[in-house]
Amino acid sequence: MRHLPGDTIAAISTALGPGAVALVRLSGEGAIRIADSVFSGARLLADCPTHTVHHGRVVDGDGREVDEVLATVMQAPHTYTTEHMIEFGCHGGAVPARRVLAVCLEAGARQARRGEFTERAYLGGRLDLIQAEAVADIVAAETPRGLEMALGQLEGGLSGPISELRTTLLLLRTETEAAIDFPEDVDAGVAYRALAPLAQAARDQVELLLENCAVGAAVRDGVSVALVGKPNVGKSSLMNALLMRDRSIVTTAPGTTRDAIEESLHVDGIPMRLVDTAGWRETADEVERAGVERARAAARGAVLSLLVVDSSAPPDDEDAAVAAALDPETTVVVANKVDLGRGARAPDLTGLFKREGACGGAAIPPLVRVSALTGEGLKELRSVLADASLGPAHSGSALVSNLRHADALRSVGECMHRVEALLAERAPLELVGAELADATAALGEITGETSPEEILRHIFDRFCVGK
Ligand SMILES: Nc1nc2c(ncn2[C@@H]2O[C@H](COP(=O)(O)OP(=O)(O)O)[C@@H](O)[C@H]2O)c(=O)[nH]1
Ligand SMILES: [Mg+2]
Repeated sequence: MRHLPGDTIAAISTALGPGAVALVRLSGEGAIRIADSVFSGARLLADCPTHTVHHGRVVDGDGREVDEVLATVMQAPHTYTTEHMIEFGCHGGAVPARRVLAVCLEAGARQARRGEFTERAYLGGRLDLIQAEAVADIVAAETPRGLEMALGQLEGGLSGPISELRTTLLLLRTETEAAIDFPEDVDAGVAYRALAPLAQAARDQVELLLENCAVGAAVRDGVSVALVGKPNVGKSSLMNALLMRDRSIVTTAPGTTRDAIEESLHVDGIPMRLVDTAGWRETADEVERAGVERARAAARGAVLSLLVVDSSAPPDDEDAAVAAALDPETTVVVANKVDLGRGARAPDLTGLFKREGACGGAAIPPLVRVSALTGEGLKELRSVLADASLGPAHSGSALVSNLRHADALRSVGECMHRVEALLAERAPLELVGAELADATAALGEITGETSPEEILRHIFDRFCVGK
């Protein structure tokens, strides 16, 4: 069990700089007492009901007014940190808030470290570690989708499945211990047969969560998308159309784009890095050849490839050569220049993709018909891109976006693999018990039950001061 420290912390909780109001926050056993020693209002804050707001002045040790404020009184335990809290709403701008903070520190509060308010919410048992980390993600969210994911995690969307997994693991451990105490069951193989389905259930639960790791990472950190294709099909035009500005040079001469050009944008709430590349072709030009090499590397390094083809002409060997180098599972085909009319028929792409799909048979990537010139089809392309970056595992709130969580889940998954193998070969149950203990510990790191102090400090260091 973790404990709240007894001291009182204070910090400016709003961004410094010009603004209408700034908040100075106090939390701890002495928060209300310290606030009263610097606050002059109609009555003592200690005598005010909880969750009420009071007008007054903050004064320094010599009785000089520092700022006119609104003081919000929040008594433990129903506060963000679970401790007594005071918030002084000061005039905006850096100076009033800094001076109010200074008198609070003089009166006995301590300057809060980064994330210390949220750390106290965790220590006070109001948030588990997943939820505390979600708070940092909410503050850092760049897109509505990222915010939605972090809010889902704060509301327990990930804590729920994790605690279900924990229950399964505990059950498995209890059953294993019980079987060790009844060796006759072990000898008869009864114990192994009883444990196997439980172990499988635990592994299924881990795998479901792991599938969502990639999606969570995409929403949080973004995906890289390479625009590839033979020269002159409109890759650079498409890049500019998606960015809605002229970033890449467009000409009628093939071989214009020679270097990989990278730009960031948001597509349906997902951050993406778009890389425009040189058209793939055999060429004697040394610079262009280097560009084509970079294009291949970009496609290999990208999460998704957009294979651009010219829909006004049937696909040829050059298109096929590009397609053959791509993985159909992570490719979207864009049939560009539909405004030219002749491309009314979607190009026949069967046969373009040589590699087999994951389920056997040739996988055919999604195809979108667009015109980079007129903008036709771009809306659909955006939504296909968003779907393709999220992948089939996309399932709402139980998204694992945090690398630390993903690592811990992977360790749990590896333990469960070994547990299943041990059960299958009827190895001594003590070995199974040891693996299960490791799995439980790894899982505990996610929620903070078994996180060492330095990991906790590292996590809360990601926050800003005052959060
Ligand atoms: N009609 C039409 N022309 C296009 C379209 N997209 C690109 N182009 C033209 O095709 C040529 C090559 O375009 P560019 O973007 O440089 O192709 P890249 O070599 O694949 O990067 C330029 O003359 C563009 O104006 C389109 O959707 N419709
Ligand atoms: Mg180009």
